[in-house]
Amino acid sequence: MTFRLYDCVVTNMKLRKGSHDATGLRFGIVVAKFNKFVTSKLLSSCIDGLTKQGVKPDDIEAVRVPGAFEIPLVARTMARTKRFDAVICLGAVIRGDTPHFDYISAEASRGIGQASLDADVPIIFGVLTTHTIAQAIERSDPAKFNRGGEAAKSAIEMATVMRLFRAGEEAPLSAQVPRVRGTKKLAPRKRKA
Ligand code: INI
Repeated sequence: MTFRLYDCVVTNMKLRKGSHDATGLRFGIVVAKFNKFVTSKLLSSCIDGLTKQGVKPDDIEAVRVPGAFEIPLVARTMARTKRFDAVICLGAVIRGDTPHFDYISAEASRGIGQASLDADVPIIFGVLTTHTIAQAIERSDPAKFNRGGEAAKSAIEMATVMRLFRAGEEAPLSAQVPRVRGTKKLAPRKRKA
């Protein structure tokens, strides 16, 4: 049986070698202003991550929204324009003394997932949800967890996988997989007497 392993062919191999070329891909970014001391770092390391892989600054559009709760609608709207190969969502929801955290983080994650399926475009969840400010600072630090850079990598990987997969959708699979010539039909095995 012939099958294609998209993950291996398109992404992991090339990214591991550091030669993955994202030139020509276009990305939208939605970034929350709430907890700006964290989200501004996520934004700068995300843009660094994209441009280091060959994305032109002109191919990146970023939109600021008040908080994580507002991210899904704008992400979905950007994705539905079909101007972007992927949209990246950046935010920081930090636990406080009230249940507010639970409502905001649940809605942001649910909404971002739903937006991606609705728009049929990869939308990356780069929203930190942390118990403390220290955890959020660590995760946004490019020298530590670098979640902004990670979001950029995920976006490139998903954009590339979807491009290849969609290009493949245009032709029937039978036309893409080379036939092995000269294979003979095997005769049914003879039972030993
Ligand atoms: N928004 C965040 O992005 N992070 C938070 O930690 C946060 N907290 O804790 O309140 C937060 N609240 C604002 C929210 O996202 C909306 O902007 C607001 O409720 C208006 O709809």
